[in-house]
Amino acid sequence: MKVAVVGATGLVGTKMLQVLEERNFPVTELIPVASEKSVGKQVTFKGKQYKVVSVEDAIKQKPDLALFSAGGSTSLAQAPLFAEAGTTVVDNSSAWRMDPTKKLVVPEVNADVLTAEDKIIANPNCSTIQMVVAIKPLHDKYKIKRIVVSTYQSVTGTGVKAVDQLFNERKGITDGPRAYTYPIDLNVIPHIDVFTDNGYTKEEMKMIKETQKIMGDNSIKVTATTVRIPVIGGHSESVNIEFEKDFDLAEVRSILEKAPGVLVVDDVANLKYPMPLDAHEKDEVFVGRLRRDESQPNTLNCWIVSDNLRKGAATNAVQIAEYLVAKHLIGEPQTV
Ligand code: 11C
Repeated sequence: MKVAVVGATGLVGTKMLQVLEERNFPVTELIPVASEKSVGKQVTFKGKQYKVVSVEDAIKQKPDLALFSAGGSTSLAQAPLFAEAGTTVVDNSSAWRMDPTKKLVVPEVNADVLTAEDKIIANPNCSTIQMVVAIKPLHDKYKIKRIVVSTYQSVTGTGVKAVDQLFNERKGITDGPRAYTYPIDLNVIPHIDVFTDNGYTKEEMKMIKETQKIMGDNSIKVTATTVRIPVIGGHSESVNIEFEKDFDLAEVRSILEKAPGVLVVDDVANLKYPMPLDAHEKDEVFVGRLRRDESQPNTLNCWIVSDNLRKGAATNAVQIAEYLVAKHLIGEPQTV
């Protein structure tokens, strides 16, 4: 399969190359793509060096698959050009997610919505992905009424500049380039993405709208507060879930233990709970601190952690591509 990675030199693009290699995705030809300023740079894939090319050059090569992580406006402009050339695009930006003609996919939850006609497929926001992987099997059993989520998000979600800001500040360098208005080291910033008219941030609205779309259920009420913390390695979430039906805590644990993509880490007697330090470079969604909300019926509290660059971005995109390959929804039409 001829595979283009658009935004190949960014944090997520680099991770996409790593995940494609690790999972031995059937790449016969790799086309790393980036903006003009990175054209000609080299990236390494399976021990070989590849020269970064422009979008125009990549489209001419008619790849079967393009994994996009190049920002919303690039994606809006360029994903359709690839699609017109017959390429299936899996796009990690927010550009297409709420377009009713585009599928928004987390394979463990709703891969079955995909068809061969889907030429631009949206990869959800990282904080949404890890939450839906954990809540879907519980929704199937107890039906979710309402979710209250607060996030504790890694600076890697912002990009290289934010990681540099954090490490510069830790070294006492405070006049370097800044990704955030405020210092992030020794701080907590209750603001991710831009503010919208209702006082919520776009990141918060993504958690609401994307969750409903992926779960295929607009009756699920979600409210969110998204927060940046001085951490790399993964996003953490405190999630309060009110169900229609009552649940048994042991059964909740057993459902989650069997859920695809989930790893339960919940042994408080031995101080075991999910943390970004442990989730870093892993593909699972880690769930712990499972407990009943004693303030109201049918309500569960839990703590969900995952590596936002992997399951929250690159791994989820590659898993979508793997599903397309497995179901023959991509590449040359199959002859019977
Ligand atoms: C963050 N969740 O941590 C964001 C990054 O819509 O794909 C991903 C933004 C998006 O800042």
